[in-house]
Amino acid sequence: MSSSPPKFKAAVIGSERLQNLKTTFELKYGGPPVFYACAPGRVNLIGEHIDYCGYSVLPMAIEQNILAAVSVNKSETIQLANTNTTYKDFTVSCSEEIAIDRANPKWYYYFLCGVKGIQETFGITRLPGMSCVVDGNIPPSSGLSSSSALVCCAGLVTMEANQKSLSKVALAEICAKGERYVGTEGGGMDQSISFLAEKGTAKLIEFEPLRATDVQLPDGAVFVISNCCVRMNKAASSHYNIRVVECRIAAKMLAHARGLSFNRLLKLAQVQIELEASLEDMLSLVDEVLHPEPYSREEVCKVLGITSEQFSTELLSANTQDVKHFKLHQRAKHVYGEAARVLHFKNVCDSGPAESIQLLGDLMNQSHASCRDLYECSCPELDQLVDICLKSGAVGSRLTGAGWGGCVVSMVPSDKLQSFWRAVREAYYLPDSCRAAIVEQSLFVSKPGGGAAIYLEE
Ligand code: ADP
Ligand code: NG1
Repeated sequence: MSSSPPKFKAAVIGSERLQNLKTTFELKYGGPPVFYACAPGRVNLIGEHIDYCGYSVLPMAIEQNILAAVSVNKSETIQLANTNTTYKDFTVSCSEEIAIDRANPKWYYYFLCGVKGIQETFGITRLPGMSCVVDGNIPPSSGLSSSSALVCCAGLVTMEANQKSLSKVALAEICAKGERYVGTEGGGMDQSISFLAEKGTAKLIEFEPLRATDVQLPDGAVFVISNCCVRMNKAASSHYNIRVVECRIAAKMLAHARGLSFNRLLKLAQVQIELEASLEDMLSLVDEVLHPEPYSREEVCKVLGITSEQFSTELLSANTQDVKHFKLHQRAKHVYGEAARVLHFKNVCDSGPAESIQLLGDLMNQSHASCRDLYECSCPELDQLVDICLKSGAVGSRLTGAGWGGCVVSMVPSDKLQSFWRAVREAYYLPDSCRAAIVEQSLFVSKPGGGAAIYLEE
């Protein structure tokens, strides 16, 4: 079993940020915070859109995080405020059931997802009063998991405020489930790495059962994150859930074609396990069973022998009810191919051949092409930025996170870092005044950071 998140003295957070947060807290609530909780964002190095299909992914935590200052009190309310005043204050009574409005994904609902997850786990009928100020420095809606860091931070806050103890694995699972209250049917990568990350190492995250294994990244290269400056909020659009649903339908169609009892199969990985097949076999099976033309609802219902109503309730999510066409062949091809690339990436890191940097770069490039062409989760700005990164000296470059905007992660030989940085800055950021204004926070090197933690005032 994994240990609980660590507890440190608050002084280690770093004086200026902590001091500002503390001051905001005291001004707002008239007294000092009792403890702090912090959860990092992440960059996914490879393995995109496959966690919810049951496949392993390979992220690392980034330095940027969500930090909350907290006091526990007798107010009988949960009071939430933010150092960024565009995120408005919110108060909810502890006697009310926590309600999360999926149609309107405000910042505080993500916080409440974490609270609700812990409340349900322990069956807490009445939460204690809490006052919190949240301070975050992860670029939002940019594929670096700001939303999950907020959910994980809130889960940790609620655990500590209720004097409970949970392992990092349990917290990750509770927060992954909790975040689904906002409506996105995520796979759990972000919450897992936020709790299970360790400084200095990327992690292979495996699911069912959840575990994290160290992956030592090669010397001689660094990972650079660059934001294409297009934001995409997952919960406010249906792009993400459409892909989840397409994968679910593809799993059913493949299972059905091979005579498996498809009623209980929902994930592409489960079909592979049941068939005792290799990922290569699965790629051939996709070509054999699924056609590249989009499927209509009627065609899927006919093949699976289900009614249109079953299709709506058992396969679709609330925000995908109106979707008419489903690209099953392309999505399943991406998933099985990407799952194989993750394992290949890990093997190259483990065996460390002389040419490993080039091999890893090639895998990242193949991953981006698959996200762009088969999974269609890129956008013109991301593709342009990937192109610029490769021309500027990166050996591999790909979108990271959900896509349709957000960040690119590039692997850059250490000796080319300076020229890479200059060239990307000049080609992508400086020609556009909006991008130029935020270049400092949009282009940065990232090293594997540590996981979520609690900080106590002495
Ligand atoms: P991401 O890929 O960053 O997880 P999402 O669009 O899923 O992107 O989530 C972004 C949302 O998370 C924001 O719209 C906001 O509601 C919330 N969020 C992110 N950072 C903060 C923050 N510092 N304070 C409050 N809420 C935040
Ligand atoms: P982002 O949007 O980058 O936080 C989302 C999902 C992940 C994973 C990636 C794509 C959530 C909370 N996160 O991440 O689980 O599926 O997309 O690989 O839904």
